[in-house]
Amino acid sequence: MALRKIAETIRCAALLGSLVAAPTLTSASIVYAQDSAEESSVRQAHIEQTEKAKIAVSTVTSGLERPWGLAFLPDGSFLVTERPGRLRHVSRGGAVSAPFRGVPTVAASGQGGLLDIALDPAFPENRTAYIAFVEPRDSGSGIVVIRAVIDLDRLALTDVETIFSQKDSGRGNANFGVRLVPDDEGFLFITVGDRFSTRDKAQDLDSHLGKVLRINTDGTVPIDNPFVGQDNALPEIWSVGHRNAQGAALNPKTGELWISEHGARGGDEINIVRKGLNYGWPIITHGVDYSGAPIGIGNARDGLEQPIYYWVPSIAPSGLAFHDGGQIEPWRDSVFVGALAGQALVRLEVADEAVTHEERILTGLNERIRDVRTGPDGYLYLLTDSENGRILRIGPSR
Ligand SMILES: [Ca+2]
Repeated sequence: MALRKIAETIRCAALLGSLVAAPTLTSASIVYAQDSAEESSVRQAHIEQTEKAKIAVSTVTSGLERPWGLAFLPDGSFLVTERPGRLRHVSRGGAVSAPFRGVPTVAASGQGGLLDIALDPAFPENRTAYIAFVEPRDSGSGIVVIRAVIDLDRLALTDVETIFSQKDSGRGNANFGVRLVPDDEGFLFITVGDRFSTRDKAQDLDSHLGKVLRINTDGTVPIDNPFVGQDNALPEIWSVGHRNAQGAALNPKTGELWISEHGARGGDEINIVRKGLNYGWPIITHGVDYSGAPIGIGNARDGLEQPIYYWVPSIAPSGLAFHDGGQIEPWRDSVFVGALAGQALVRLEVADEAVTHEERILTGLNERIRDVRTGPDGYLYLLTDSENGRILRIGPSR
C-alpha cells in the first residue's frame, strides 16, 4: 500500500509537471496545493480557476485499466468497472481491491466489455447492483444486463440474474452504449447503441439497437411502456432513433431522463428522453458520415425530435451528471458531460430545456473523460479513459 501511494504521488507529480509546462494553460491559475480531504495524507490537488469557481481536482486512485462505470457505496467508497472485465472496490482513500469473483465472461473487444454499473436506490437494504456488459455469443456478441448482490466481504457477486438480453447479436465492436439508470419507482433505463454498421436498426421497432429501453428491475416489462402490445415491436423500447448514448442521468428537478449521444462526424447530442418519441437517427442528424458523406435526409423532419443541444465538431460525449445540491455552489444548475476525443469536462448551463452556455474545463489534463457523476458527498467524480485510468474528484478550492 505504501509503495502504491508513493508511485501514485510520483505519477501525480509528473502529471502536474506536464500540466504546468502545457502552453495551453499558461493563462490558467494552476498552483500546487495539499488536498484538504481527511482521507488523503499525501495526495496533491490541481487547482484550476474556471469561469465561476476555483476548483481542486484530486486523484482518488490510478492504475485502473479503461475504467468505464462508477458507483458510490453508502460509506463513501466506490465500485468501478474496468472494460476488460473486472469489477473492483475502491476505498475512500484510494485502495483498489482485487477483482470481484462472479463477474460473467465478457466480450472485451473494441468498445465492448464490462460497461456500466448502477446501484439500486434501496442498496443500503438490498445490496443490489445492475451491471451491463457485452456477452460473447456464437453469432458474435450482444448486450446483457444482470442484477446481482454485492458481497463486499468476499469481493463477490452473488444471486446473479439476467434481467435483459439484447435480441440482436452482431460482430461489430463499436457503438454499444450502454448506460444504466434506475429510478425511484422500480424502473431501469438502458441506453443501447446502434452497433455502428447496423444504424438503420435504430428505427426498427423489432430491434433493441439504437434505443432507450425501460424495464422493471426484476427484468419484466412495464405494462405502460409505449410499444407494449404492438405487433413487431419489442416491448422494452421507451424511445427510438438513438445512435450511441454513453451518458445518462435523471434530472433531479423534473425526474426526466437526459442523455448524451455520440454523433458520427459532428452531431453529438443532448436529448431529453420521453416516452415513445423518435430522436431521428439515422434519418436526421447535425453531423455527416466519417467519410464526409451526408447521412439521412438532413437535420430536421416533422415527427422527429431535435436535440436540446448538439456539437459540431464532435467532442465524443461520455457520462452525464447534474450538480444540484453539489459542493460547488455556482455550478448547481449546470449539467456536466465528459468528453473522450474532446479531452475535457464540459459544463452546460441550462435554463428550463435550453442550454445557454458551454464551458470546457480540465482541457490541460489531456485525458479522455469516460464518466462523470455527482457523488452523494456533493463532489463531482470523473473516470479517465486510459490504460492507467484514474478516479478524479472535483470540489471547491478552499
Ligand atoms: Ca437525434
